[in-house]
Amino acid sequence: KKVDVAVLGATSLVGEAILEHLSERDFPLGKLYLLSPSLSVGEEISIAGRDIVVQDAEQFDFTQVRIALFAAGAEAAAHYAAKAAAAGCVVIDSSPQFRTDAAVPLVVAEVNPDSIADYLPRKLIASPNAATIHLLKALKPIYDAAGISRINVVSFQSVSGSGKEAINELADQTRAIFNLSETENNVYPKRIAFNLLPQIGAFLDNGYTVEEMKMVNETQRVLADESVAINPTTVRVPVFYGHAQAVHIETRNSISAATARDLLKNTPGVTVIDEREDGSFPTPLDAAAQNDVLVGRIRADISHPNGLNMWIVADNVRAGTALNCVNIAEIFIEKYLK
Ligand code: 2RA
Repeated sequence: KKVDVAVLGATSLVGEAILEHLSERDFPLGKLYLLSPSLSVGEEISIAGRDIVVQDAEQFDFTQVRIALFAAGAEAAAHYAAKAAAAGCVVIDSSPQFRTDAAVPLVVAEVNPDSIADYLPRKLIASPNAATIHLLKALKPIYDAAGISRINVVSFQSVSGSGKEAINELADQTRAIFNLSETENNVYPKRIAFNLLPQIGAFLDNGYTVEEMKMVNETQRVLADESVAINPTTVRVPVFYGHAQAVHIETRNSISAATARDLLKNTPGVTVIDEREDGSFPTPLDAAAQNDVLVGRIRADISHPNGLNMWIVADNVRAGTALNCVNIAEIFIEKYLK
């Protein structure tokens, strides 16, 4: 069966990556409508041999599609989700808007696909933050095999996580520095070029940032397990694509690094690069434009009997956010679309 689909935010970084997946995969795509809540209306996009003009989302009749993939941020999601649902369309939203809404399932396709069944109250399915998606794709096999009691994680997140303006900010600042001119920062509170910023999202009362608490809450929600303690520090780094994470976990039962490595090698969507020789580890450059989560540096923690360390990297836009939305859509079509 072919399914008619709309993509809201078709010209955003995530929207563009969703369109790439739709044209590259064996997705049962019927009619495709490209929508924008703002400036890019009228732009023509070529996808899978079709030229499609981006329409004004405000004028769009959502009864024309069965599924809408939302890649336009939280404000647009809040504005259009109820309208789409009233038209009988099921929305898969990549933004934070509905991730904490108990009536909306929060899904990582490889981790809790059965939660998609709970889409009905609001005709909505939410996709987590990219860093949470990568973390859970890599940790799920270990969680299933040995249990996880605690996750200590430091993330190194590329500027594409903040959208196209942030990519331009890093490029402009880098150019300015080489030209010995003044740099400007508009997206970030301090210069990102040749620097590291240990703040992603606003600060909260507990001293953590919004991005850090997203990792905590979304991880527990997707695993449906509040007993997993999570301690994150999220850092913005001057990299264009690819979020990396230094992950230190404590398992409930002991599991050797070799067993964990074997489990990860046999996990779909995960690629292990971990030969313990020079250069045998994944980097953001290796992950850019790839679909898999790359894992390396798997080793026993010398400071804790049940500790295990690893380094995970994935293309936050393509492998994280966009692919998860498309994977959810495929499962939804296969199992739930009537
Ligand atoms: C970020 N993970 O990198 C988030 C995506 N918005 O900022």
